[in-house]
Amino acid sequence: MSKRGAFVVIEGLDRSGKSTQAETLIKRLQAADIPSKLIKFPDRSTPIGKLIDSYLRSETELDDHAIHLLFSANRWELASSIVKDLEAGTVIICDRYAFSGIAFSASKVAPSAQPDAPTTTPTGSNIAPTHKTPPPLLPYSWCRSPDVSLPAPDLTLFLDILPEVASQRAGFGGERYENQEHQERVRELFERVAEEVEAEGIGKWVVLNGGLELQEVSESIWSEVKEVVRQGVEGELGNVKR
Ligand code: Z5A
Ligand code: MG
Repeated sequence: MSKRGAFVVIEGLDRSGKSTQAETLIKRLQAADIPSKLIKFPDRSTPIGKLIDSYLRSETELDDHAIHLLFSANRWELASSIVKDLEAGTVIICDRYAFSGIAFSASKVAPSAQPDAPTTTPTGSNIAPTHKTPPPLLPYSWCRSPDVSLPAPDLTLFLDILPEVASQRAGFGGERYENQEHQERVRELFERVAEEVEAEGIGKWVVLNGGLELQEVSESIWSEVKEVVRQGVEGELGNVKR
């Protein structure tokens, strides 16, 4: 059986540099004449992607369950073409995948449950914010379900960055979810996802420091991928498991 292309996912918090690094990596692969393709989720160009885009810009409101299913459906739209490309020997670089879907949806809490600013009593004295973990809006296991059976990545590179560093980068805060409290919860959820990916054999999960200089991050990515993208992958493509 001939080798297939590697399926490499780049994940991380908002503004951790995923899109910048995915583009740098694809240029490097093309320069090395390695057949490769860059995809991104959400793919805002499809009919489902347009609904997602409108939601993220807060132009429309959707039930939390409904938007979660749309994000997953947006991946299912491309699933068969991902499989086809990988089997044809093409490397797929994927900017966000199902793991973002789980971490972002499972970290949602009711707006009133968010430990925000101090509240003021009728006498005018401040009450300190409470920092107990608010209950999630969507059960974690429910958030995992719609992506079960999608093609599994061979390698996921998680660009780790402190939310306070990410929030200083250009463009932060323009869309839904881009606030520090939500990002802190997303970071914790990603830790749970990472443990499960390793335990359940959904490819390899590697954490890289996304807070370094652009070039340093690119080099750390290249050292992780160079072998697998050059050599290809032996064996059947896996699936995201329950
Ligand atoms: N979402 C979800 O809820 N469910 C799902 O299933 C999926 C996603 C797939 C939009 O995603 C939202 O959808 C997102 C998750 C949710 N939540 N929010 N908010 P998106 O992927 O479309 O988001 P984006 O608009 O592409 O932003 P991003 O991904 O958060 O950013 P990034 O790709 O990680 O960063 P970047 O665009 O490469 O860089 C950001 C800036 O930082 C830019 O000015 C760079 O020049 C700069 N940068 C990058 N790297 C560095 C370094 N190393 N040093 C200094 N500056 C840097
Ligand atoms: Mg991006």
